[in-house]
Order: sequence, then C-alpha cells, then structure tokens
Amino acid sequence: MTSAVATADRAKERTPLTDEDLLLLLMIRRFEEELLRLFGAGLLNGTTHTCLGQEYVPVALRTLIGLEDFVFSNHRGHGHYLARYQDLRGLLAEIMGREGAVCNGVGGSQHILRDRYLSTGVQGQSLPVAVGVALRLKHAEPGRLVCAHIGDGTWGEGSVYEALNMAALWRLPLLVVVEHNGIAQSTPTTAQMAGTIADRVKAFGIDHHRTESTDIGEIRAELDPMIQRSREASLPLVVEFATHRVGPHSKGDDTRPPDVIERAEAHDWHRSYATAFPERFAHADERARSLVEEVVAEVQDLPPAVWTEQ
Ligand SMILES: Cc1ncc(C[n+]2csc(CCOP(=O)(O)OP(=O)(O)O)c2C)c(N)n1
Repeated sequence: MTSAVATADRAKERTPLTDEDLLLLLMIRRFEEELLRLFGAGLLNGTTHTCLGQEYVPVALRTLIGLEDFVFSNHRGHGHYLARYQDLRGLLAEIMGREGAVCNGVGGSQHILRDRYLSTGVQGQSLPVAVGVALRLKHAEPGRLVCAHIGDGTWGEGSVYEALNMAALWRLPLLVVVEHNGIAQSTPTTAQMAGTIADRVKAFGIDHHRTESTDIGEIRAELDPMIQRSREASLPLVVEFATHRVGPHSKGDDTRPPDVIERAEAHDWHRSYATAFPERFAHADERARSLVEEVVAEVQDLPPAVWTEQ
C-alpha cells in the first residue's frame, strides 16, 4: 500500500477536514502553481519559493494559532500568509507590485508585514525577534504565543541556538515550527546536519514533538494539548513536521534525483485527500482554480503600487 493511500484510508476513518480547510489547501496549491507559470511567462520579477507539498502545515495550524498570536514566517511563506488571511489578491498584488499590495509592493514574495504577521527571507533572522516578542507577550498578554516557521537547513544558523537558549531560560511562549523537508536548496540535510533536531532541542530542556502525519485532523489532535500547555505554562515548544517539498527550491532549480522526487509526490497530501474524498475534492478544486484565475486576471490589470509613508 502506498503511503498516500494509507493516509487516505486513515483520513476517511477519523473526523475529516472541513470544506474550508480543503478549499484553503487547494487555493494555496493553485496560487503557487500559477506563480510558477507567471514566472515562466516572464510576468514576475525577483524570486519565489513555493510551499507545494507543505501547504497542510499552516492549514492544520490555523485553528490552533489565532490572530492575536504572532506568526513569523520565512522565505517559503505564501502558505503561512494565505492560511492566516485567505488574501490571494493582496499577496499577488504584493508579488507583482500592483495597487492593493499588502506592503505597497516593497516586500515582495519574502518580506511581508501585516498586523501580527512578519516574514523574512533571511534564514535564522526571525527567531531572536520572535523571542523578544514572546517575552513581551508573556508579561503583557499572557496566554498568547509566538509561532515561528523555520526549515531544517536553518538549523545551521547560530541565531537559532541563541534564541532557543533565551526562550528556555526565560520560559517564553514560543512555538518553533520546523518544516523538515530533508533539503536546503540543493543540500540534503543528511549531508550537513550532525545528530538530530530532537536532540539539539532537548539539550536546552525544551519539549520537542515530531509528526509524520499530513492529515489535518490528526495533526490538530496531536498538537492541540501541547500548544495549549505552551500558552498556559509559558514554555517554548518545537514541533517538527517530517514533510516533503514537492516543487523546486525556487523557480526551476530542482537538483534532486527522480526517486527522491517520486517519494515526495507519494507523500503529498493532495493525493491522499483526492483519493479519500473525490467529490468534495473536485468541488473544492474547481472553486480554488476559479478564485485564483479571477485574482490573476484582476491583479495583472491593476496599476503599479505607489509607495506612501506609513
Ligand atoms: C542567512 C541566509 N543564507 C542563505 C540564504 C539563501 N537561502 C534561501 S533558502 C535557503 C535554504 C533554506 O533551507 P531550509 O531552511 O531547509 O528551508 P527550505 O528552503 O527547505 O524550506 C538558502 C540557503 C538565505 N536566505 N539566508
């Protein structure tokens, strides 16, 4: 039995994901596929990193992390933003530098600021800032937390360890979400990481949980009590998602051998949900495709964003 079919069978047995979750997953998928197409057609500048295959991470977390919590995202952040705000139009306008852009078109794909959401393309940059925000929340808004997304390759940055040290020492409500897709750009994790993330985290006395699931309901059930505890007891927590990057690192730079790509595709949530709920999936997919299509047509025709001092 392939892993996608096994996951599909399990998904059918338990409380399934909601229609809203499914639509959101597919909106992110179709939006990013469209970004790659627009790049290929020469209609986008700069760069982009899609989260194809990893969309389920922020969608699963969205019911566990509220708008009053802070989210720090990274270079692969479109899914993090869309799962929180469902704002296809603002994000595409930002990436295309058009009117209505979330940050007036100066942030682009990787640097978005909106209320309590901030992304940065610089690996390891967000964690020390997230620690400072968590310290503030601990005293001023107990019960709120800071969620910071990083990749496995970012564990090569010293700032990660400085941040974990202070988060443990000061007992801060910091949730570090590690999207461990086994590769950093073109370097497999096994070629650059000694030991494990779990052992590194344990060295700081911080709780660590690893999940291999791509099932939204299962992930929420696993994480809910841990995140609750992090909030209530004001404690850091590292959650590691064993995930798979289905697309290239950036636009077309996929250096992985075919068997690694096939393995990633076999673990894709997309396959397991399409198999488990074919009718709901087809319906949500049609809707997602038409929403993305409408937004692309609309944003392409907008005038350039104009910078105004905030
Ligand atoms: C400080 C820094 N060094 C290098 C880069 C270039 N870079 C962008 S993404 C990336 C790989 C990141 O790997 P990982 O943290 O595993 O995240 P993934 O891309 O797999 O999601 C690199 C080296 C960067 N953005 N920041």
